[in-house]
Amino acid sequence: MILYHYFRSSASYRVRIALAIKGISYEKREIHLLNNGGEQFSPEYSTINPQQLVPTLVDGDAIITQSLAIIGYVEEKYPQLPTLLPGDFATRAMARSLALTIACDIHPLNNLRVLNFLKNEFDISDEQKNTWYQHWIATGFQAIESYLQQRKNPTPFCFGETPSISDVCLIPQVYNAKRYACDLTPFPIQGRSRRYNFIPLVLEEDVAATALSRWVFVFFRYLLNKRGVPRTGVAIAIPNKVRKASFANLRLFPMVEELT
Ligand SMILES: N[C@@H](CCC(=O)N[C@@H](CS)C(=O)NCC(=O)O)C(=O)O
Repeated sequence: MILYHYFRSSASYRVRIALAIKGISYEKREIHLLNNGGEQFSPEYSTINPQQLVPTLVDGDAIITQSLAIIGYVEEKYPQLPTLLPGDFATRAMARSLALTIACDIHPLNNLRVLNFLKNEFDISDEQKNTWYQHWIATGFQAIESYLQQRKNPTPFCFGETPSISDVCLIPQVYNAKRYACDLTPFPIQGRSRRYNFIPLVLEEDVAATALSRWVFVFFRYLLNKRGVPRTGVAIAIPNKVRKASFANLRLFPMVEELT
């Protein structure tokens, strides 16, 4: 499988997290959204993804665009691996609902091409651009916060003891919000604590060095312990399959723990 992605793209980030949780290996090809006038506009990539957006997953003859469709595809292709749709049918629907809130109603308003259009066509300042960005984050996060607070049994992850498609979408959106200096203090469930400090780790490129990854893992464990982050949750949250010593999965470790 080949994933066309960009390291800062939150839609790509969703897919990378999903693939890491499921423990699926794949080849990454970067489409740099800024270099060379935006590589998403190149004729080669436009053939693969006529929307000129990342991510795109290519698996044999299948060319799949749209992050949630990609995640649905890997979920259906590998149902035996850790699921991103845990729980009963109502819980799964709620997890999808939260994912769609982010993917359909928050993210598109703040996408690069929208921000560029506002800037180029309406000559808005950087300050106005940030105001726009922060407004849509706050509006969306407020709704998500209320939605999560209604849960009868609050769980470490949005809808259960393990990460679901909603966590997969929420993590990149919070990362983006932090990048744009959005105030997350009104949103304790999403923005609480130091947990998101570790999220950028999964943005890094793969390093196929198991021995090194073990040392990185041990080092993080040490840092987390020093900072008083409890070990609980990890064992609950990360299925054994994901805990194997691959670098990609270990990099997920702090992120997953921090969500608990
Ligand atoms: N709904 C799509 C959104 C994809 C999308 O908007 N990707 C952004 C990066 S996060 C992109 O490629 N932007 C390029 C641009 O705006 O020119 C999905 O979930 O995959």
